[in-house]
Amino acid sequence: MFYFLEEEISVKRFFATTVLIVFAFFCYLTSAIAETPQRVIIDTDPGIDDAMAILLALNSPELKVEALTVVPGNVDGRQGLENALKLVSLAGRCDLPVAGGAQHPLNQKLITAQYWHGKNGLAGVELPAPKCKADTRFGPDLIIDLVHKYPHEVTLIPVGPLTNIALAVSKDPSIASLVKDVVIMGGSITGGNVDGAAEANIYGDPEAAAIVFNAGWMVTMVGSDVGERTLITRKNLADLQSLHGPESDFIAKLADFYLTRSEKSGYQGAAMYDPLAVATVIDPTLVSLKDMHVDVETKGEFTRGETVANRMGSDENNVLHGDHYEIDGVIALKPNARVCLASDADRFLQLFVNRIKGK
Ligand SMILES: [Ca+2]
Repeated sequence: MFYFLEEEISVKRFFATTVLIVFAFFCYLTSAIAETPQRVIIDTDPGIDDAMAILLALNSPELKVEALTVVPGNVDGRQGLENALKLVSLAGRCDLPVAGGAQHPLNQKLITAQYWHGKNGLAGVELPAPKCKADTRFGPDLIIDLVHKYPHEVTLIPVGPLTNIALAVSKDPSIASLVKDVVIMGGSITGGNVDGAAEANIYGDPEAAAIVFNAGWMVTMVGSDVGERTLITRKNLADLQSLHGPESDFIAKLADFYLTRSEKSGYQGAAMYDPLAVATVIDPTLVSLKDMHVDVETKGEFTRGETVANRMGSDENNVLHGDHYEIDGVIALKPNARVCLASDADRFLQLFVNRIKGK
């Protein structure tokens, strides 16, 4: 009787110890996962808000930036590469591969945006000549290589026209199932910032955008409509200027130029387009997303470059009956995008300013 009781106690002890060990291992695993930075590649056309996005990423422990790839957009490819190299030089990150890519959109002429970004794309602020050297690989090939090197771990963050991403996924469609996520700054579901319909990154290369949205992966779309409700203000600028350092002084100059340009156009602040896309990867709770099917208009007289989002998840099915069509139910559409509907602008701006100040 006594013997059985002892055995029962030791079984209970063994069971309790096992549960404790499993629980401790689970806690370790959970914290290890939470602490492992996410690998990202930023495809960029720098660009004032690109510079803000890149320095936000480089100052965020949640991210491990694996490469910058440069696409023509706000400035041409040569200027963009020089700007990207100056930015990583400023951040002391010559270890980071920075590669040039396409030199023009797939099917139209390049449209640059010095009007918004200053003559050199960086508000006319002259950074020292870059210490860092360009990687000799072609940007889209570097993207393909890194996605294969770290399968299911790399998040692409394209914050310019989608030319490089389209070239990469066209050359190697297998990357569509090997990336972790594709978080683009681009598009809009409530009107454009170029014209009534189109957002600038999509308008800059609509054919590339159509390839990217139809590549078989889910695109997280952080559009200009949400960026324009996520504004950096003079108050945020004063906060940035309260602590001096090479990066915060540089970003403060950019923000001042960008705010002045935006105020002249009647805005209350400057739209944080590209940094919001990066912040969405740092902390997804900063935005709300909804799955939708998004098509890119490549032909419309007034709507070329529009991202046409289907909120219902279906199209009507019209069937020919004699001399007319009749609606015969609906055809379900598979979502291809997680569309950003809103952001927590205050919390995002606080994160942005703190990270640039090095907090
Ligand atoms: Ca950009």
